[in-house]
Amino acid sequence: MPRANEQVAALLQEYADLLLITGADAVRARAYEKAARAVAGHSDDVTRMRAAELRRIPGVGKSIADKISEASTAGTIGALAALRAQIPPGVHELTSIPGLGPKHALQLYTELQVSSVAELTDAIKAGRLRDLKGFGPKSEDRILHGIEVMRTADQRVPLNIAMDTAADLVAAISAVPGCARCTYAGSLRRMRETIGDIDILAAATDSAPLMTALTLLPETAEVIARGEAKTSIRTTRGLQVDLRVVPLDSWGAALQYFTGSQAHNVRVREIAVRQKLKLSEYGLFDTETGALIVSRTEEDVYARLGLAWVPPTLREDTGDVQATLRGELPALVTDQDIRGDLHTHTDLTDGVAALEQMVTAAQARGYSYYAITDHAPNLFMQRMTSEKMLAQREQVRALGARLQAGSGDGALTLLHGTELNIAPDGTVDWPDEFLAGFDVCVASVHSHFDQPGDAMTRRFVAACENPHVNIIGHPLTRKIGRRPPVDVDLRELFAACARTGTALEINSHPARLDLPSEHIRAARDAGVRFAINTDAHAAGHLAYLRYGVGCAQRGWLTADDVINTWPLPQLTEFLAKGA
Ligand code: DGT
Ligand code: CA
Ligand code: CA
Ligand code: ZN
Repeated sequence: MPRANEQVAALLQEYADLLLITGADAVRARAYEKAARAVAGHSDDVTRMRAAELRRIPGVGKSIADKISEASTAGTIGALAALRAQIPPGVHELTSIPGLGPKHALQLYTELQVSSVAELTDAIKAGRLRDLKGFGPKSEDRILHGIEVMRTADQRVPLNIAMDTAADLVAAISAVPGCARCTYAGSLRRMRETIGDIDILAAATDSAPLMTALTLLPETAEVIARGEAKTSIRTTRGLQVDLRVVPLDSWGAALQYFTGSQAHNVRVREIAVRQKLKLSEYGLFDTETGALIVSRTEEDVYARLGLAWVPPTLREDTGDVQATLRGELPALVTDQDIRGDLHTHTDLTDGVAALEQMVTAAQARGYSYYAITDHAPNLFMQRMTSEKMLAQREQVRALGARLQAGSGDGALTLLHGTELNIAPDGTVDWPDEFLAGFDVCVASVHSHFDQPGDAMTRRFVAACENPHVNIIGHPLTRKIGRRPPVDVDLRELFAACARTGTALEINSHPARLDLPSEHIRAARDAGVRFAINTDAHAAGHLAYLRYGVGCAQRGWLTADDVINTWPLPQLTEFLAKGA
């Protein structure tokens, strides 16, 4: 999706927030929120669209279309500026504390004159929130915890934001005359969930033009340090970027070194030392003579140490070096292995694209099957009904038949599914007879996140035992930096999944990455199968798949562990749950 859309969406979202904070009509605020999501998910650049075209975006009427046009031409929205002038920016910042809504932010400002996160912390410590209507000792703890979560999350950037920025930077540096190679390294190449800073590596004889190019890019806000081997900048979005330039001869050794992790590198260097070799970012050297042995490619470096090349997603020193020594590295699942997406939405519920658009996007990805899984009725705000679901099924069947008629054997097979809600007692929406009509059911926890561990575990196990539930969606329901994982006994959950033939989802949304990679290996060892899904709410979200695949790789999964790499007949058999 175009980057400009995200900027416009951010302005609309801020407008919605400020409407709520200033006590305006909640319906109006929600309209702006909805439009913000639609704009963010729109596939064309909204800043290049005329007003009439804009109004065809769902949720965009005349007044919102005008504001989008204004944002596109002026870079800002007058009405938004007017609201900004009414309250200090710190009050808006209060609403980014997990669990603190706009109403409370306004109340804190009007009744206690609190207008920043720091002032709020002071107010809590001074016990000033205690007597405020709607607050209490419990909410004090909750807010303090929220502030803590926000602080730690703030310093690291979501994977997709760093990836998009890095792609732009690599393209810009690669275009500089004299640049022989350029790529990103560090935690980004290892596909960690969040990124501290972006590490770019380039090869050139003369580093100066590359360094200069970096410092002059439009997204460079500040030059932190400039040198011959390394230059660090901060982008306009507050991200730090380190650019290192090495001679082409050192490429492999440098890439290995700056990809890390540090723990992996320490382990590899120990192996070098035992062979009387020394490994640095310049190459692998003979310790005694100082002679360079290899440095041109990563494969050369690993091979000379007697190791197979280790995929970057495994380089965390969690048994990766031992496994490569024994020749037991797994053949990791890749993007190309994925044959279809099993959890996606349309504008029938909270998606922003119509069924046909989503299906066209799935075709463009070359999928062989694709499941539409809109929300079920118990998530009340989605206003789903049985009638709507059955009407959608008719549409899906008709569209599926057209696809088959159009391209025969290679055609995309459409599956009609749903995303059920796991109630606190483990039951789901709809009776068995109705559920039996779906090709695939994802079931997720969308409420009562704070159930105690034993009740939560029973809830999940009951969902797995439901013969119609195929996949547990975003199992821990955490949102990175915003919502903690639910309390569930993972061993019991994994055992239930393996016993009942229920897959665990690896939700690819970069704000979720759930099941988190650190739990995937244990689940796999317990016999669990996985589905790497995007949970797409817009056509552009289908591309998030790569982050789910990265997460799966960090969990050491092979294609065989992942049900949506399987051919359709094998998948269909799994979805039958032994019935
Ligand atoms: P991040 O930025 O916190 O998400 O994580 P990384 O892994 O990208 O860490 P970063 O940016 O500090 O360094 C990138 C890689 O460079 C790191 O994984 C290993 C290597 N590296 C950097 N500094 C050192 C160092 O002082 N010693 C060693 N052994 N390796 C280093
Ligand atoms: Ca880094
Ligand atoms: Ca760095
Ligand atoms: Zn979903």
